[in-house]
Amino acid sequence: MSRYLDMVDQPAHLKKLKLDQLQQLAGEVREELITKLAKGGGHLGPNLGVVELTIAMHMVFDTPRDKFVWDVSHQSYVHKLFTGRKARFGTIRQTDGLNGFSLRTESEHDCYGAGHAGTALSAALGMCAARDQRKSGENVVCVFGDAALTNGISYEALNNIAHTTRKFIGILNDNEWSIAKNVGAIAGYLNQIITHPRYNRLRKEFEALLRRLPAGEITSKLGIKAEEAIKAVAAEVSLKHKPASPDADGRGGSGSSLIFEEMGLRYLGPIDGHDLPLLIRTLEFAKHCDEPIVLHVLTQKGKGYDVAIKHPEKFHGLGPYDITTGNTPPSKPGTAPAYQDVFGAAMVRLCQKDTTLVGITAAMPSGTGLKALEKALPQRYYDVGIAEEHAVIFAAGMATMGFHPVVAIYSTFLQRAYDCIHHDVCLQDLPVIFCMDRAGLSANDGPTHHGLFDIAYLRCLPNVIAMAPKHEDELVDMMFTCSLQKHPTFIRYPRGAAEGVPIKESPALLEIGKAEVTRHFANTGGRKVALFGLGNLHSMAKQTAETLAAEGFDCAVINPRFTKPLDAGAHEFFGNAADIVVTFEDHALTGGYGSAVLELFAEKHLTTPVVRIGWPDQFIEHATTVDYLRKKHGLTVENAVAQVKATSPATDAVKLAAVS
Ligand SMILES: Cc1ncc(C[n+]2csc(CCOP(=O)(O)OP(=O)(O)O)c2C)c(N)n1
Repeated sequence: MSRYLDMVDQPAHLKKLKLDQLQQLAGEVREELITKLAKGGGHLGPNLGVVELTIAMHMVFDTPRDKFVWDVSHQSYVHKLFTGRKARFGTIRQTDGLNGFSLRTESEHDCYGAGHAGTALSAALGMCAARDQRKSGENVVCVFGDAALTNGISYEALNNIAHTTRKFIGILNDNEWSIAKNVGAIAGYLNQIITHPRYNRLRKEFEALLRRLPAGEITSKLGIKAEEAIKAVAAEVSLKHKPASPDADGRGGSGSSLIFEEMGLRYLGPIDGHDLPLLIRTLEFAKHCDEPIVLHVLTQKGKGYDVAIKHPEKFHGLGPYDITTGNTPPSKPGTAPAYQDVFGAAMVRLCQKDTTLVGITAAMPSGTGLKALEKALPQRYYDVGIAEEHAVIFAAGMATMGFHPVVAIYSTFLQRAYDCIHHDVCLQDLPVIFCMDRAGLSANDGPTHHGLFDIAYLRCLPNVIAMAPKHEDELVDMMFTCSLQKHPTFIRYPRGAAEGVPIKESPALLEIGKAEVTRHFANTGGRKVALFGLGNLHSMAKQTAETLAAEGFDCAVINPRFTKPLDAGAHEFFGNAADIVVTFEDHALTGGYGSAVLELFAEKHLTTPVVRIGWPDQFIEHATTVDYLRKKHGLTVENAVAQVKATSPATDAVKLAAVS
């Protein structure tokens, strides 16, 4: 039997379908998501939750003229299916396939790219301001999750909407989950609204009214009713009851503390985000409203797929899975543990011995591995929500009181907290420990998630001690070493499996700024090559040395360990002793570790040629595997060998020129 989905490839096709057909389409879309993502993985749960919402949005609005701005945009798969990308949907997050997030270059229906949380409200408001400036009249619809309300930027935008425009449509997609269960006061507040008995009764009345009224009357009557509903319970549902003050001037006081209303936004809802006719009618109303609106819709993450409903955290985003069981393939026997798990286990061990250590995550307990600490020592664990800036300043505050807070964070998300690293941590020289996971590629996610810039953005800051372990045992040594420092410390390590080396019973204390020589020159008389392999690329440096040695080169391999302070002595020694130096880093070449080596050589007037292996000065695309991208961009043993061979040891000629 043919499916409605087979007939739908553009928003205009959707608009031809009747309500019952659209409802059938919703089921087909869910099936498409579940079957297609089973092969390559993706953000299944969030997308299953927004099927009806996305259909309703496309029924009421007209992209690309109207603009849909998705927060994070991991929930935009259904939108992709309806906007000319259905045939390529099976390629999502794969090499040369669709991106897993909104991408302006992928479709004219993607008006704004994202991958980091909390940006949608500001971007949408910017579009509204531009529209008002040019009087072009398009609708801007912003979809943001309940977890976006743990993020500071969202409030900066909410605070600014009513002052900026009269027409703004925000949709709060509330499923009570971030990746993990959502945290904090706002989550509790939204939950109060949803569960309040009186509100629920009024909500039912509100929904019944929507159903009864013909579309034309909705705009005039609904507003009044909605407001009544809100005001009636606002006194009971509030973040905090404030005593009414005589000079409240009609604002404030316990009767008007509903947060969106306080910000000058008309609040509608909460409504059932899976009730398609209700969604369509409410969005019609929103479309004709001449004041900024926040529509609160309640959705279920994983809707329509039992295992995803039962395990919302796992199905937020995952790799390939078995459709019947939802099981993901077990890792092959002998696979090394993931860095995040080594980190989590080490945190528990270190925290048990050192009471000054605590762990902080910004809504990433599983991804960072800090969940292990939550389980073992919950009182030493903090999930602050998607609030990276707050996480860093919160850590700075604890550090002023004698603690060693460990901020477990992805390299890419730490970028948001750059000023806090500078102004709060480094300037005050506070002993905050940053454990930066995903430093390197996040292949399927792509450029929003690759962690390729942290060496560059950290090494210019005074007081920073920054390092990268060559394997998991050294990661634990580094964590232990950091716990004994009186300065800001940063450890970068990549996504995925570590090297598979055993972890010592007791971690070693490393000397700050000291490199480790892992292979010495053999003095064979061959051309001398010193290979500095940073972090996870140390093994590539070793393999390159083996290949070069087999061809008659005399190779030394150094594990630099520290990108700041650099081991000036070791770099200078090998810079002098070698004919060619090679640096390896899983980081952008611009401003990275190899750049630091070049700066040092310039200072020391060392003219030894330096071959740098790392990521080129461009945003690296997404792909199925890290290996594919490394090959494409030259982070390989073969390229390193070829570059060494192509580099003439200019030292003699340069030295002669310098003498004459
Ligand atoms: C700045 C930043 N920090 C962390 C993340 C990781 N992250 C991706 S989605 C997500 C949760 C989003 O929850 P919500 O907005 O409520 O949407 P839902 O998935 O529940 O639909 C998080 C924490 C991110 N993308 N950006």
